[in-house]
Amino acid sequence: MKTRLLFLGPPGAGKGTQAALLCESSGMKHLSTGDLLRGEVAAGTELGKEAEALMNRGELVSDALVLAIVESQMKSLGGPGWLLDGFPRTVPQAEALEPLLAELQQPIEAVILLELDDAVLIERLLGRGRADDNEAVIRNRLVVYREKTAPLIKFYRDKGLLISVPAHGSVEAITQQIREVLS
Ligand code: B4P
Repeated sequence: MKTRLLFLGPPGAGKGTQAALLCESSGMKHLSTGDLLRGEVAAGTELGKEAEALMNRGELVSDALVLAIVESQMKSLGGPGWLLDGFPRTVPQAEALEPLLAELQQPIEAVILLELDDAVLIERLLGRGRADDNEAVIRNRLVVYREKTAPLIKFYRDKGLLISVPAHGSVEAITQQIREVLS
């Protein structure tokens, strides 16, 4: 199975849900920039204070800030592979990841794109009820996704790494499909 992975997709597509399941069974390290940022917010760090307002408006945190977090995490990784969930989220983040992975001699093996209709995304996120999950903020996150993150689809397709997986249906059925495309 491929074990150096990126998960890409709109907010609420289930990146976090699927990444946790896959990493639990395979031993890959799950690195979620959303979780790391929420950890900083909960701990009340300077970085967390800067991130919180942006996250609660549905905006992206600055590339520099996210890159600093990811770089320190990636350099301390060991074990059988990794899964980056929610990172990169912009073309500059993806470009900055390349020299880091080259230095570590750990190229990406596959980019999984989870795809889902807006209506289902909104319904799922309203059900989750996190601080950034009210309808106005969710709609802004979808706009930000189209503007800033969706260009990564072409970026990774051009590199021959993109694998698209429909993200509707049960959690278990989607996990099974992801396993099949990675085997
Ligand atoms: P993230 O934490 O990455 O979260 P997300 O994209 O909103 O959700 P995800 O797709 O992981 O969905 P989940 O599995 O939870 O980002 C939050 C914020 O952090 C961003 O808006 C941004 O501000 C900031 N941020 C993060 N990374 C950044 C970066 N690199 N650069 C800049 N800023 C960054 O699933 C959603 C819900 O659906 C859950 O309730 C789940 O239980 C449910 N669900 C999942 N699969 C389902 C299924 N098959 N059927 C029914 N429900 C399902």
